[in-house]
Amino acid sequence: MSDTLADQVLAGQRRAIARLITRIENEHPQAQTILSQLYPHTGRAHLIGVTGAPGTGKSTLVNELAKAFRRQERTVAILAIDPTSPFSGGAILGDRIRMQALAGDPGVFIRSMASRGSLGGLARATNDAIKVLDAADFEVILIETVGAGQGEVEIARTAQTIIVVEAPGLGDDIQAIKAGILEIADIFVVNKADRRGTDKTVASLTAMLELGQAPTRRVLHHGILMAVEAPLADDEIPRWEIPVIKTMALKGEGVEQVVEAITGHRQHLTETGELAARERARLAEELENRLQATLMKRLLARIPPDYLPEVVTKLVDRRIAPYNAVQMILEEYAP
Ligand SMILES: Nc1nc2c(ncn2[C@@H]2O[C@H](COP(=O)(O)OP(=O)(O)OP(=O)(O)O)[C@@H](O)[C@H]2O)c(=O)[nH]1
Ligand SMILES: [Mg+2]
Repeated sequence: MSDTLADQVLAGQRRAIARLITRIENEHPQAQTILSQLYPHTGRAHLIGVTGAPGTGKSTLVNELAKAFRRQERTVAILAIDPTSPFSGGAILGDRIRMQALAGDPGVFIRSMASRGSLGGLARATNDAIKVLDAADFEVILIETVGAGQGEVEIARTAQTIIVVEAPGLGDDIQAIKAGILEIADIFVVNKADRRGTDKTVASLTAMLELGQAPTRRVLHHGILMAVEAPLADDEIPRWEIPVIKTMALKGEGVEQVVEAITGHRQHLTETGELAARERARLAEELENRLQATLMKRLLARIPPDYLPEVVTKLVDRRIAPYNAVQMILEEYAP
């Protein structure tokens, strides 16, 4: 039993994987050391994000997708991200019951992650949990997030292939527009095809895609560290035609088409070089985020607790401008 936790994770031991993810969630000081050991073993899994408005059938679809990948003898990990509730509510209980069919399968690992504090913290934890699962050699990682706001959309963006799930009904408007997740979809799924209004939803989505598919270059990364360019010039890139697929996830109908689209998208990303470009952009963003967080932590550790509130008071009283306040703080504590 001299194996380290990192070794156990690399060997695919489920309890070790679960324990490490818990440490990540709790921001245990050891977690980052272990993650550094695992890092060279990451980068192989296909990361698939599944997002969309609450209740559209994401979990049901994820479950069916997992079964389909298992039929292809690929190993699957599922991360269900719940930004709203720190404790598992009814939805997660429902998911548990639904996922029982997968539970005994050693080729499947299921984990839900809830928010302890900030959404940014959850995003970082999700990112690290993905690395653990990737290192443990799961070939497919399905990440379910509720597409409710910008922060959740950011979590979905860490995936290589993003599926946006819609459901008919709830008026005529496409729910994705509200959440701003339309732009990030690689595949659209209109679930609950047994419901009235399915064709209408499919038609609206298709019309919108036709409007939206102007030949604009996709901005891969617009951080401060570097701009990551698309590997090919605009007119050379064979464009990915975003499919709109009808499913009845509850009965597993249409799921095979979704799997085909996922496989096709992965192939497209590889052939166009976009997979490597997205990876680079993602890592640049991660580096930037971590740098920011670390620098901020260091700075705050040097500043006495009363100091910043005093500066804020000066701002309120118009005795100093925000720009000058920053200069003053940095001169004092980070010369
Ligand atoms: N009629 C119909 N109902 C479905 C279908 N797929 C899922 N549902 C039902 O829709 C409800 C919500 O399904 P979930 O899979 O939990 O949806 P979700 O998007 O994961 O929900 P949240 O995670 O809470 O946002 C459940 O009662 C499902 O049984 C379908 O194809 N047809
Ligand atoms: Mg769900």
